[in-house]
Amino acid sequence: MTAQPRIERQSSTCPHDCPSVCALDVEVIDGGTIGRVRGSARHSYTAGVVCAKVARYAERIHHPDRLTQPLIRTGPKGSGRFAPISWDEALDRTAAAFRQAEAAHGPEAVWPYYYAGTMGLVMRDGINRLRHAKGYSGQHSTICTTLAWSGFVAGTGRLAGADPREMAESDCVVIWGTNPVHTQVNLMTHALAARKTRGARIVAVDIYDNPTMKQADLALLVRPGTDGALACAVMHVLFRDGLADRDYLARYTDCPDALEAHLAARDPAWAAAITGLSVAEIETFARLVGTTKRTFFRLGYGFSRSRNGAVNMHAALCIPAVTGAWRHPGGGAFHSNSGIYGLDKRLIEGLDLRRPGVRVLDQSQIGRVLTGDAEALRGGPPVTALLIQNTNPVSVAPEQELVKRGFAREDLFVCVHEQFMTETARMADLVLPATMFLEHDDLYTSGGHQHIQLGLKRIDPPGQCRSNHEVLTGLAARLGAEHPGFAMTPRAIIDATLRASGRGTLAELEQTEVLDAQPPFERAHYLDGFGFPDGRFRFRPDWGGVPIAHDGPRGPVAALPSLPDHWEAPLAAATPEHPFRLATSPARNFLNSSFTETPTSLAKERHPTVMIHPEDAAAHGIGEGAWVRLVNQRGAVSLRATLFPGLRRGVLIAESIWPNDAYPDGRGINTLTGADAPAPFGGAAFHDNHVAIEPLPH
Ligand SMILES: Nc1nc2c(c(=O)[nH]1)N[C@H]1C(S)=C(S)[C@@H](COP(=O)(O)OP(=O)(O)OC[C@H]3O[C@@H](n4cnc5c(=O)[nH]c(N)nc54)[C@H](O)[C@@H]3O)O[C@H]1N2
Ligand SMILES: Nc1nc2c(c(=O)[nH]1)N[C@H]1C(S)=C(S)[C@@H](COP(=O)(O)OP(=O)(O)OC[C@H]3O[C@@H](n4cnc5c(=O)[nH]c(N)nc54)[C@H](O)[C@@H]3O)O[C@H]1N2
Ligand code: SF4
Ligand SMILES: [Mo]
Repeated sequence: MTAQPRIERQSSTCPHDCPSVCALDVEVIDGGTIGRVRGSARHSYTAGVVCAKVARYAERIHHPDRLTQPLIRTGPKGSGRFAPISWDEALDRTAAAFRQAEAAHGPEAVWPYYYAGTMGLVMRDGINRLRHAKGYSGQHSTICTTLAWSGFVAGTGRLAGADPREMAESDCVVIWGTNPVHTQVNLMTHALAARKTRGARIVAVDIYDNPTMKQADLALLVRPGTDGALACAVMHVLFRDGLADRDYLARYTDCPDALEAHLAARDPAWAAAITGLSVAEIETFARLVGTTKRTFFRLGYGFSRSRNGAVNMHAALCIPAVTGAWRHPGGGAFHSNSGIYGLDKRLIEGLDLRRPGVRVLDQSQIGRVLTGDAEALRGGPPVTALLIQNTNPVSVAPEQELVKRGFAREDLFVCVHEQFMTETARMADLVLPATMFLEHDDLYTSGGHQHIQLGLKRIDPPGQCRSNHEVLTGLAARLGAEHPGFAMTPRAIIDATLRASGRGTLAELEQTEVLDAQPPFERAHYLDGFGFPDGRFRFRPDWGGVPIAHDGPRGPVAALPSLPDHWEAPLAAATPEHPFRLATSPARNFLNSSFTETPTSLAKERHPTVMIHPEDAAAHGIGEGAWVRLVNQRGAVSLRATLFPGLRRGVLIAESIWPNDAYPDGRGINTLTGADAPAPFGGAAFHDNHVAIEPLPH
């Protein structure tokens, strides 16, 4: 008789870059193998639900292709030829390369580069401690949130909103510019609960008929980058039809009269011509939100990924300030709660060592930085050494042709700490094997809800994998970088961070599993005032002074419209040569570049595809499944077409960031995307591209 396996259920937190930050119940089999992963039923936001890709996390954590030993390059850059070396030798060589870069050009020649492959605060942000201790170049993290956060905080003054669990108490949920069925499934749990228990109406605003749109009672299919026009026309109707809450406007907003006058000319007919919606659709939407006080505006990232994205986010946010929805439970707006936690991150990030005046480089412009663009280098020295954790820029960053050329530079030293041999790792001189979340201790906060959570080590890592923290302490010791954080364990850092932040202790959090940091109703709904000295919502933002982290105004700040509007000027222009607008929306079974290695995700996504309207396809002689080439001034990408009536003519959608080598000529979708910095503080306009589409003989 064979022994029954011992299965323990242990709590954890999903570490991936997703607003849902699910609380997990993980099956640990015989103390070393992961079984099923479920959403914690005890957690008020997760509510027992996780996405399919994390439910089958065993595929990723026990993947045969996991990196398990340090590797040194033995062939030409990018050849994929590596040989094992010891950890000591790998760290010695990395430290020596950093010292050499510093000796030649000063410490700014070293650029620690990271993002949110793990959202754990110790493992994600610890790299900044090494940066600050050594005076290495800074990173302005623009690839994801900058445009959205700028637009939201321009209105509210704070990055926080109504409790997302209140969606279940709403009579109308507006899901605007996010595709939660793909990107944050738990949002749907709460929106659908409102429909089931209260008959709430669900509105979705998007540029294609994605699975979220399919679930909506009212699906508004707008032309990309035109959300500002829709918002203006909605507010026009609200003022016109007596649906504005004038008492709220007088008490809580900066310039309602100027707004009303400004909107007089922005009626539904004006917006219909811009957005492609009908006048009737706009009137219906306006009447719905105007007569439903408990309307919850769930504003996503997707509609901010255009060059006018900050303006569009702000414009949509203005609607609940006109209806006064903020006054009501289940009403108001939510984008991200990243501003509510107030954690003291000095220990994690070594903020006390930050040196003023050190140059800060734009994360999205890594291609320009590595190819020596003087403006991108901010007039400073070249970057000759990179340390990369938690990100895969050779796949995900815009202007891929420049990124690849940069990584191919012979005089550039690259150390990549990774879980898999990603395209970025393949370009490295040294590859270090990284732990996964169930193999190390970390602390998490959530953008999409309001909890502080733990994810503790549950199993041993395979082979010689080390955590980000271990790599950083190993390098710090070799580089003479000093800070108390380098001498502490992750658990000690978590405990000290919680204590310094007035958020209890590690021991307490281990008991409770989660800490609900939701501000009281009055504050979350800004009934005690918005985050500006006069407490008033800004219809007329001070765009240059929006209080978010940035390295100075970028793009044409002076040209930003002073009141909500359709801002056409900065959008990628359609030209006779490049007539199609291309958006690169996330796929359901990948998460950015992650899960492109798991068999089930690959099987479900099949191959790189671009969706095209059947009439456009016919006009270009393109049939279902045909090979096509997308071309613009940055390059060309070959992939297969699929005919899809659920988008506007002239719009193309290529879902997901497939690895470049999933395309026949090795050029992935970010070949076509741009890294110019949109106003006010930069960002990445991943959904704002113009291209030509050409049939390919295959
Ligand atoms: N499965 C899966 N989940 C993910 C990710 C993933 O890649 N895959 N990525 C994660 C990350 S890092 C993030 S930041 C979040 C992002 O998640 P979201 O906030 O959902 O943002 P996006 O996925 O960029 O885009 C959402 C939707 O916006 C639409 N959109 C694009 N342009 C416009 C526009 O001009 N107007 C309107 N109204 N809609 C527009 C897109 O078509 C898409 O359907 O998701 C996270 N979750
Ligand atoms: N065309 C297009 N491009 C996009 C987008 C889009 O919508 N369209 N979305 C953009 C957005 S919103 C984002 S946020 C970026 C994200 O792009 P990336 O930052 O590249 O995204 P991820 O796939 O989340 O994570 C990258 C890597 O982190 C590694 N990793 C995970 N945990 C750890 C760890 O603990 N230690 C170490 N050392 N490594 C770890 C994973 O193995 C993975 O390879 O992509 C952007 N690029
Ligand atoms: S929905 Fe997001 S947070 Fe939840 S398990 Fe999936 S990737 Fe993780
Ligand atoms: Mo993101």
